Amino acid sequence: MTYKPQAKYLKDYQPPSHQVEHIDLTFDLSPQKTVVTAKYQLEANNQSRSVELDGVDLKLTSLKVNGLPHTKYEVIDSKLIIDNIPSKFELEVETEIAPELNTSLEGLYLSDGAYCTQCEAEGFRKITYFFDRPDVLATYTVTVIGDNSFPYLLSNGNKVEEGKLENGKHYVKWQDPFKKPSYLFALVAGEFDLLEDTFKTCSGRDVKLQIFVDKGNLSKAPHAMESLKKSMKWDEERFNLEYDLDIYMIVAVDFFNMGAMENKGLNVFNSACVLANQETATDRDYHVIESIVGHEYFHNWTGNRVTCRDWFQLSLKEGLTVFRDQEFSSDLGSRALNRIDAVNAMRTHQFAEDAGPMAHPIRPEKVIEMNNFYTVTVYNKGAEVIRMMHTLLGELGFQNGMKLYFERHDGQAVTCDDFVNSMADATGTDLTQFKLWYSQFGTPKLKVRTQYNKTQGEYQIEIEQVHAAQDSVQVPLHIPVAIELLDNQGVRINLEHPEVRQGRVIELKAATQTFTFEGVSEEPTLVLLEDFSAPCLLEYDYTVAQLCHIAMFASSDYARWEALQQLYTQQIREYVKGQEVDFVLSKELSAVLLSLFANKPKDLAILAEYITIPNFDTLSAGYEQVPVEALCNAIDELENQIAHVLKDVLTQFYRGTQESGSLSAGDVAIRALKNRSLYYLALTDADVSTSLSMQASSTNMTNKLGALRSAVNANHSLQNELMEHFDKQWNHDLLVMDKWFALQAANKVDSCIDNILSLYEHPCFDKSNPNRVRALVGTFARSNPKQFHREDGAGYKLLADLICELNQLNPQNASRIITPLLSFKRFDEKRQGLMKAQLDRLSSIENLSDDLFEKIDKALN
Ligand code: B3K
Ligand code: ZN
Repeated sequence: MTYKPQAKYLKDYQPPSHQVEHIDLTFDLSPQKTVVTAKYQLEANNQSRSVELDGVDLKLTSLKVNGLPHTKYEVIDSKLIIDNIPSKFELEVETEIAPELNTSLEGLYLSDGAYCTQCEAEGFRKITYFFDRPDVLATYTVTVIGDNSFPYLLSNGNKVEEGKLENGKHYVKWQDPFKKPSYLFALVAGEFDLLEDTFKTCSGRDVKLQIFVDKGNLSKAPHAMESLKKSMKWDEERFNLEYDLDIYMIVAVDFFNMGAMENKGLNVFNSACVLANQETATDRDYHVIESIVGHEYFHNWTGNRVTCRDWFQLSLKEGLTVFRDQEFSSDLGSRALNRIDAVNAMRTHQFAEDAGPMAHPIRPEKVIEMNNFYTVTVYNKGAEVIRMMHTLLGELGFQNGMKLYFERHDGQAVTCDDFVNSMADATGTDLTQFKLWYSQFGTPKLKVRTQYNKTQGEYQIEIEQVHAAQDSVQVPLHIPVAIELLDNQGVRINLEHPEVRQGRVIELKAATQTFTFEGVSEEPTLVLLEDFSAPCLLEYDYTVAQLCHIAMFASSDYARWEALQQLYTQQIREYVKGQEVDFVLSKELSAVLLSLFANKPKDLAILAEYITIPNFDTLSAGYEQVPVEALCNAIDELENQIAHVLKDVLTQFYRGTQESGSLSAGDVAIRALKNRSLYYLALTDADVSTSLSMQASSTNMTNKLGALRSAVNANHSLQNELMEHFDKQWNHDLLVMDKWFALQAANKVDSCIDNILSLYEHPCFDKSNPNRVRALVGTFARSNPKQFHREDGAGYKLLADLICELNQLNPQNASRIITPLLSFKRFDEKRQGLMKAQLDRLSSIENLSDDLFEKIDKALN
């Protein structure tokens, strides 16, 4: 790698040189030559006689200062430098761009014939010359001119004018009264089907709601609309936040790099995160759509009204908004299930990121390509950090903090420190030490020792916090540790202790701290990090008996699930240690599993989670060097054993429980447990052929896919027939086919790689579409460890080959899927060599994007 792109550092932040109150934009749309005119007043914050504006891949055709042509300017790389200017002046720049040639899906591009934009983080500079940074806030007026064949010409804010033009064109003018940074700008033009509704806000205003989808997809839009209305209502009720414009639009497009984008008043969504009906979408899809619609809506206050000073502060809006969408899902559905989901995401992806070459604090300090930092760390760990503040301050304290945050910062671009200061000041809490969570990367490990003194009735908990080696000095963090003590009967012991907050939380501030509880008459069982109160790893010598006790009696479903996860993990570790021995599931664990069914659980969806074992990535965290084969075998082995132990109860449940195919929580839960049951039963000698066939021909996608997944996982003789039939039935619907591609990619059989290569030729597959790539190759690299880590290196090569192709086509997407290759140091020498060889190869490709450079460079050096 000879070329080295420039990194930016948080410590170098400088306020903008100029202010812009308002910008006026005009777009004359055409696929090969869209003319963009930008007119705005600049006012210098200093004495400077020159200005530097951002712009990438733009053809500059005219530049005027105060209405007159101006020639004192230069274009150097991605900057337009204009000299000889007064301290206050009007700039008018005209540029040309070619949306049709833009395959990066950033800036203005065409998605299946419709124009759309993606500006976060730094895409606005691909549209016109401007201060493309989040701390320059302006109001926008946008005029969109397009062919009559594009009936909808949309932008942010309110429509203020429209009319016919000559040459078969028309125009629409939009005005957004709220100041915003350029990353929240959006434009969409196309022919769509439109679903409309209204929402009456708490102050009685009517807001028009519009969802634009591809022609023919109208019947798949109602769920997103319902989700939007629920989000608006929830934000009023829980956070006292009301929507501010008169219109809220969502547009679903097929070509999109991530899930969705919160542009002011005009969200652009990946169609996968909008479209749903029972035939095409799983229960999981319904849930995800609701939470993403919520997430983008919640950004209107946390992100848009108060935005980030610079991109290092990304977690200010993302961590907080993920926390808010998690709370939304929890208030509307099951809190425990949502917590399990969030914790699984942390353990599967974030812990690995924090231990790998791309590790960064939730507020990164050094960035080459900002798009590389929309990470599970910034988002999910960021949300955990917000959650810890919520745990420490309680709901009331937290809401007071939010109120003060908006009082102080509405309409501003601020920092993570500003947020924490609002929380601290509103509640009179010292959060100085807590702020270290923003600057320290790595997953802290809590080493716990306990001691019980029967004669004194004293129970001691000693907790030591250990941090991974870091560049910066190690300082202990402020960590809320929620605990529960159970007596021998499984009854919760009241925690009378001056240092216990909210009856369950102890605060760790020192490197090692001891908490002593008095009046404890028998040795209790300790539940630690209840509800995952801090994003930490735990080291405590639990006995099987203690974990079983927790799994049976802990007062929260979450804690019981967690105990079972620990039991499975212990079992797996045993398997890995002595592979040649025949293993049987421990008697205690079998008994607990059986009793879960015997006790007639009220929440079947939780029960389905109870009997789901940790995945490969989560388990890998426990090893210095990941034992690939042994771990894959152990996972299979443990699943086989669970299947055999539970065979009868699962059969009974499967046969004896019906659901009506509705979306009620009850039916969703039954489907979850029935599908889990079928998955296990397919691993036993039970004859599941009829069940597989029946479910596969069901009109409910959750059941259909459940059957296919079970058949594929168990390598059942019906799998080919079922998969072929699915292809025939659904190859007209690409989003449905993504599920099919993902199943193919997760298949553990040796033919998987050849199969993927042949699927590149499948009529539904398209390398330029991020959804397809993620479904097929993303799933393979992330969720098929057995084949991805094949000893012949074919898995690594498959991924690297595709990355080579995507490097120029879509750098963001290429950079997203490379992740599993980066952590090569975690594997044995042979695999390390093979993975590194692919990284070396990638590092030397011509025109390597900054996105890939940053990751590969970090991994190799
Ligand atoms: N803010 C966007 C993500 C933008 C990603 C840019 N590469 C979606 C979201 O988090 O809501
Ligand atoms: Zn977000």
